[in-house]
Amino acid sequence: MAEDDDIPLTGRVREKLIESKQEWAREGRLLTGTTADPSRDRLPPGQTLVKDWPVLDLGIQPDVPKEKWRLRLEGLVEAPLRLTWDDFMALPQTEAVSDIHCVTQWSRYDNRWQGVKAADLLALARPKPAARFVAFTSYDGYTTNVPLAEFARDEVLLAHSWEGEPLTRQHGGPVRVVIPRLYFWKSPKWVTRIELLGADRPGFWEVRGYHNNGDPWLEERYG
Ligand SMILES: Nc1nc2c(c(=O)[nH]1)N[C@H]1C(S)=C(S)[C@@H](COP(=O)(O)O)O[C@H]1N2
Ligand SMILES: [Mo]
Repeated sequence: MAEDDDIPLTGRVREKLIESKQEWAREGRLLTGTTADPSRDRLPPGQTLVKDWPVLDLGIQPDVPKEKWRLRLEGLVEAPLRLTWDDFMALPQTEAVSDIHCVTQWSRYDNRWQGVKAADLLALARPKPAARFVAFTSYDGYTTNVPLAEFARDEVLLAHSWEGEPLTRQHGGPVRVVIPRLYFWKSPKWVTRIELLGADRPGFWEVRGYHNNGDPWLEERYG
């Protein structure tokens, strides 16, 4: 995308961190071998509660000014969307509280997000019947994937704020995806492109030993 050439990329890719997370996957670290029922057990197996909010990413934290930010929803849709910041903020706004579950073992309860519901965006773009998967691309080059049915769930948000304040750059501002029912690596920060596909397209961690689906209550950490 030529128009992204002038988005400043600060930081550098943390190769050692990526290598050690791949090793975790190879060794099956943190696996308890149990499952839980999300309707009864709020904390998924093997997770530890934290009160602060850790920052995790590949090391590059793009500085995306709102004027240059674009969000595209395209692929197998009737009406592709290409939204500016003003377009995005003019859409119906939703507030939702959800828990975070990171595959590196921490969970954080009661995060209050503000943003646009994925379901509202999908209603505007109108997925074609053949659309079954979603592939996300972010300004740092990160990718991840989920089934369309997971993205369409009522609690999924494209969040621009957290606890009433604009999302910080470290946590994925201007806009990140929040998919509470899956491990947090499935919630891309600095998202810019959402593609609806007929065939699945595994993302950055999914091709490096992490599970394609990523349900925390089924301990789908690696796969
Ligand atoms: N664009 C982008 N999104 C990303 C990542 C990333 O490296 N780049 N890391 C993922 C991982 S592994 C986690 S655990 C969460 C961390 O989000 P946080 O830094 O806000 O806690 O972001 C996810 N989304
Ligand atoms: Mo993560």
